[in-house]
Amino acid sequence: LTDFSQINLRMETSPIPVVTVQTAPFDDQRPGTNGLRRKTAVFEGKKNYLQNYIQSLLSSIDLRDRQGCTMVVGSDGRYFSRAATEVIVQMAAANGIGRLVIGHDGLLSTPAVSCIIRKIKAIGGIILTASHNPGGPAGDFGIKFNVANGGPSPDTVMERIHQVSRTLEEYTICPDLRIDLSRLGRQEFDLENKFKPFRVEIVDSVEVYLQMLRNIFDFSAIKSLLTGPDHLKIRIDAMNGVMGPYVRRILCDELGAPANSAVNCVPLEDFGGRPPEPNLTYASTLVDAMKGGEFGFGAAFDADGDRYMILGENGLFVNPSDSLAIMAANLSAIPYFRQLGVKGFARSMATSTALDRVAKAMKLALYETPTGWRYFGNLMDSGRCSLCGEESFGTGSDHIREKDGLWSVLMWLSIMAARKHGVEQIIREHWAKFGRHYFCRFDYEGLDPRTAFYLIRDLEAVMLDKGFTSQKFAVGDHIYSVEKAENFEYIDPVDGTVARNQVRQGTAACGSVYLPFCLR
Ligand SMILES: *[C@@H]1O[C@H](CO)[C@@H](O)[C@H](O)[C@H]1NC(C)=O
Ligand SMILES: CC(=O)N[C@H]1CO[C@H](CO)[C@@H](O)[C@@H]1O
Repeated sequence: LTDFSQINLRMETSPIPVVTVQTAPFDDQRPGTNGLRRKTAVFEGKKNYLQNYIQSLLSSIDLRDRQGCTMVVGSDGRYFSRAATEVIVQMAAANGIGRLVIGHDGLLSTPAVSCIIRKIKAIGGIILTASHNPGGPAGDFGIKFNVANGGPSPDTVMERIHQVSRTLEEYTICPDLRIDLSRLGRQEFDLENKFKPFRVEIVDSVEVYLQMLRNIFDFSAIKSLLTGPDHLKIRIDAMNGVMGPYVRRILCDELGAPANSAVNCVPLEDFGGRPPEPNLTYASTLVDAMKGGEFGFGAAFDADGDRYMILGENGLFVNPSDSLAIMAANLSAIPYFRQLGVKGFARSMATSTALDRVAKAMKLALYETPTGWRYFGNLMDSGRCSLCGEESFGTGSDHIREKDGLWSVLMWLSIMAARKHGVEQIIREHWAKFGRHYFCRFDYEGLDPRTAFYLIRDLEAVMLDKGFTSQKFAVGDHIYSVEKAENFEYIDPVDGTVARNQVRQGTAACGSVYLPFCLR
């Protein structure tokens, strides 16, 4: 039998033309922390909006680096991903990219993209996702660009993309180039004016990522926990995002969880109509299933699989800040950390200080960063940090340069396997040893910019007043004293870049205020 996937099916008799198309710049294509995120209708309906942004992204890469390089492309499966992937392929070919590695049917989780970029030493990767935002024609769409370390673009790259987008007058594309996203294997194309053929490789969405997890965790220990007469019963909700194939293959096929432990595992373009946000509101079916008492461990993922929520017995909610601290205290249960050692920890400034207590006990460095995974990436690339996380349901380590939902679930299962305890007992023991840590987060959205300005100005006036830090507040029987008040500022210890006014992050009309506190 011939393996057709390995054969170049060149249907074209002559080279594929490369076309230059005139366009006009858009003034709103500055990518944010999460890439360029807009209503789907903007990408789908505004002529050249997608093409302009992809051209800006590709042009921002130095021509010498771009010629013949490899890039990764994946999506969380949301509506418009297929159409966008086709355009990206046509434009990558026209702009001199040598090879694209794309997930089967266009699907790759964000952590899998990060993993593949690093593994095959690609120049970067494009991820089509709007994370937990709703999908569909009336929902959101987004384009993220990750760089060669596997992590989100640094500010300098985002700025370059924005600069190009502001004056863009034309883009190049191969409109006749067609690929088949459903066919695993290599497809090659001869292009007009190009010396070498352009290559597309459609890869299994799970395989490379699974291989990486096998080298991090003790799969047989997790398998023993999930199989056998007294096995831990788990319930995993893939929320109809990209994680379905990963959950089935890794947790069920590889680690032995029964097939019915995994629900909502078919990726849908609109995520079944609910926002793919793994929290108590939107993962309410998981919460209800857990409250039934049958399962000892539950988890849900967001659309692109970088964030997660974990629930314990009877629906006990595991606070993400606590989850991070508990992982930190138990890294010795994981082969990866036993082998490589633990360099230090990092958390975003909004995350509770539970991790700080663990770092102190372990005599390890603790970095407090602004929100955005790229800050962690810098610390990891320079060997300062092994584990990091954010209050917004993301944790990860230096195995890749993104937060990683399924990795986090395997962290918990490994810890449970090593300690032979349930989720609740693990949490309670942690609280008993390190105290409880809380934080409040106030989000202000859709404010009139003037109101937002005065709100922050007045808040700063109160908080940054010298008298404030010596003040004590009584609530019930407790007296709270203020230890520190600041408008968070970060100087990157690696490259010296400064991030200021973090209390006002976001657009002028929206921002968040964080109040961390701790009961000892
Ligand atoms: C869940 O997420 C949505 C959207 O981000 C938010 O409006 C809601 O308050 C969240 N629910 C909880 C319990 O955090
Ligand atoms: C095996 C291991 O590292 N166990 C530690 C896990 O973390 C708790 C605190 O959350 C410690 O008490 C255990 O010793």
